[in-house]
Amino acid sequence: MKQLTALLLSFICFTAAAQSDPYLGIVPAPVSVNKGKGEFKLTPETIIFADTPSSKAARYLLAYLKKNDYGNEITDLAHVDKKRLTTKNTITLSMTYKGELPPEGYELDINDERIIVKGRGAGLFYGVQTLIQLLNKKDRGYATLPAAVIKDNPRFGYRGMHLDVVRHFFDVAFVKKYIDAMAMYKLNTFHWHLTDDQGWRIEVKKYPKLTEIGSKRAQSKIGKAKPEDSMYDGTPHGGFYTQDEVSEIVQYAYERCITVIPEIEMPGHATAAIAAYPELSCDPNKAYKVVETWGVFNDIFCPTNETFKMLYDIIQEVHPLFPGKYIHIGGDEVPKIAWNSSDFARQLIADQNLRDANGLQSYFISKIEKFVNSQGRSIIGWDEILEGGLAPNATVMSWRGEKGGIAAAQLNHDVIMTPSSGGLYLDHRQSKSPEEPLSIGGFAPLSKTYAYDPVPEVLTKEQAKHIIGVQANLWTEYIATPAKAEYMLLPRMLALAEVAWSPKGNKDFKNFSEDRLAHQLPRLDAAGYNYRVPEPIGAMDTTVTGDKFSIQLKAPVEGASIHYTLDGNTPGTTDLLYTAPLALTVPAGKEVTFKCITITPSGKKSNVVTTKLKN
Ligand code: TNX
Repeated sequence: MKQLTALLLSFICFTAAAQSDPYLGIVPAPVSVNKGKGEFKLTPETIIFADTPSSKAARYLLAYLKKNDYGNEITDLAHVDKKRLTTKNTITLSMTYKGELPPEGYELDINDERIIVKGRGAGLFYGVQTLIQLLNKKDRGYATLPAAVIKDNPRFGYRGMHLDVVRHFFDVAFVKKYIDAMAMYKLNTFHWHLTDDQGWRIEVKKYPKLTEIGSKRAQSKIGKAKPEDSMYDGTPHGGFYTQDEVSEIVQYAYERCITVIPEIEMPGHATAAIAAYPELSCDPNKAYKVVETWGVFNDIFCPTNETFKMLYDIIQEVHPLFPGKYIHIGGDEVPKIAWNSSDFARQLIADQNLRDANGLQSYFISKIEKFVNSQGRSIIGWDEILEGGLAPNATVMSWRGEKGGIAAAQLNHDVIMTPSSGGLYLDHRQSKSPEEPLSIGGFAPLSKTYAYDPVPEVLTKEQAKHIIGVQANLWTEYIATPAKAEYMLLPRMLALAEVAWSPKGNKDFKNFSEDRLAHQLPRLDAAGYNYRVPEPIGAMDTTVTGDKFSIQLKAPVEGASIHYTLDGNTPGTTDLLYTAPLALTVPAGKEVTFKCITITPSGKKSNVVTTKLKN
């Protein structure tokens, strides 16, 4: 009986939450959701029509249905006798509807008889993503979707996620899994950080040593050890993508409406390339090796004609693999020591009437930009490319706060906001708990990522149009495994998706973190992701004083349980199960230590939250 009451209680709480969520659990929050009455039942008999069965949206839906044990096929509307066309128990995907929708927009209309999804290009794909998010699976082949009319389109055209595959290499399968997660949340740009001091990770046929030598380092620094302490793991690390693999990934992303932007770093973060071809440096006689630790290094490309020729060759060979508009040329963290002590570089500064080495950096980037433009592409650079003057057509990625982005927008350059101070550096730790894994430092809890707004108030309306979007970055100095990469990515990537997609006025952290995330995390479980499990909602790592305490908690993941102890021990599955609010009385002069934890149906655990109740 007791168990039944608990069950009923949690059932009542759950339906109340679902009803109060204006966005039906959808992430990112759509522009508008009008809830209807009843629900649509997807059964094995449901007919799915598409006017464009070859569309990415139709193929994605078909693949999803197959993978998840729904037997439904997709029928080409063109092959259906219109006179006998029934709309009962149908889902229709339409790209050839009348009227207009905003760029990348879609409409999803669900009632108890039929579903219609409208959208062109990526719009229809996003409509399908929302449809999939609304599927409440009941059984093999059966699901329900709540009746609603959803109208939706993104706030920004550039919605990016970055992955550093240099500091640690991630294989093709993982990169695809990363792209899959992006697609689920309507992100559309994958920034692939392919070269750096610690490795060169893309095959260039004209310069084979870039990967023969440059893709391997002898060992890696252990944890946070200082370089001078010489603490290394003694284990070689390496890897690179062949051009075929690159094409496979680009195609995989394209199928999911995601554009891949390659980053080829210059003139700094270039030691791996220099280790392979020392003639790229200002001091070719020095001994170079692929870097085994993290940081900023002095060995940068020398601005000689030979260097430019080689960089042009590399760009020329590589850019056809990436059909998007942009090539990211890096440009960040360029120490000028090597140039300032090079006769050649100093002479070039004088010959070109440049002010100093910063001017030379600008000269370098402008030359590269000219070449990239001649190939029909545009460059993106980190905000350091502003130093010494911005190349004429460059898009700026603002990472050292928003200053660079603001300056660039005021100069009428396009900007992508990705400030490390804005919770967008997903290598920063997610909480202050000592249970968090080792990270580079910084503090970027989910709430901080969520709260970020990419449009600084100082910009005029016209200048603000240059903020084309926003991105979060996953640098991997301290992320050596796919499991940890996923832990750092999720769920913060969902917050980023909402920053990038949803109208500012629809953002609500309480609704996002307490209702919708709880609905999304089991989907990530089902798809095999290792996300960071949030602590029980309402639990606080703190000391509270008084004599009577009421503790009210909510599971942050649908179906998860909360276990707790009152004796200071770490709670686990064998400890007390939270089912209803607790009322505790602490005697005068005493202290009770309440510890709680979230445990998901798949067995994933949150950090422990400790609350000291003191009288
Ligand atoms: C700065 S962001 C870097 C990277 C590091 C990162 C670590 C940027 C353009 N440069 O090289 O990996 O910080 O958070």
